[in-house]
Amino acid sequence: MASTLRVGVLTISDTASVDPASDTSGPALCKLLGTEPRYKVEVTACIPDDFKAIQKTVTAWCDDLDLNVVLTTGGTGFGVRDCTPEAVMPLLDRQTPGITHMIFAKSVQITPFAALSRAVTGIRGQTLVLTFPGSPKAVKENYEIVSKLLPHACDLAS
Ligand code: MTE
Ligand code: CU1
Repeated sequence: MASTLRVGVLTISDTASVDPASDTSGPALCKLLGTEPRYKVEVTACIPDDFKAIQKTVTAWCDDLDLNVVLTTGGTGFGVRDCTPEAVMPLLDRQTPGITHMIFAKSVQITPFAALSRAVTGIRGQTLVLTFPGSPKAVKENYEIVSKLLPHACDLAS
């Protein structure tokens, strides 16, 4: 069990990929992660809602960077460009439906609009991958839903 948990924060947004300074969800996630002393954010990036770019980045982060968790934000909705779930799903060795269900169950109690996220979660190699929605509000809510179990989940997976 590694004491330090290595995290990657990936913002998936056409807008933020052009102007990373406009990304508020990635920084919000990093700030939340800062409240757990075991987390170390090793890498962050803003990429467009592009299937191949998402697969390339998530694969590299999981396979080459020895990360415990990759948290993505954005691209989970019904927009024509939203393809995060389709890109991430085939990369997962094992799905983690309990985490996905928990996020949905708690999120729809906060807002029915949570049903408009198609988020997926799972494990690639020894890396947990969670796809959060794009807004800072949703990111905060999603993170708080899983924050208690995430370190233990990382320990189990690695
Ligand atoms: N989940 C939570 N917990 N809180 C929210 O405010 N917003 C929803 C949903 N999930 C939301 C949420 C909305 S309005 C949308 S459109 C979808 O996430 C998809 O967001 P995305 O396309 O930015 O990924
Ligand atoms: Cu929405």
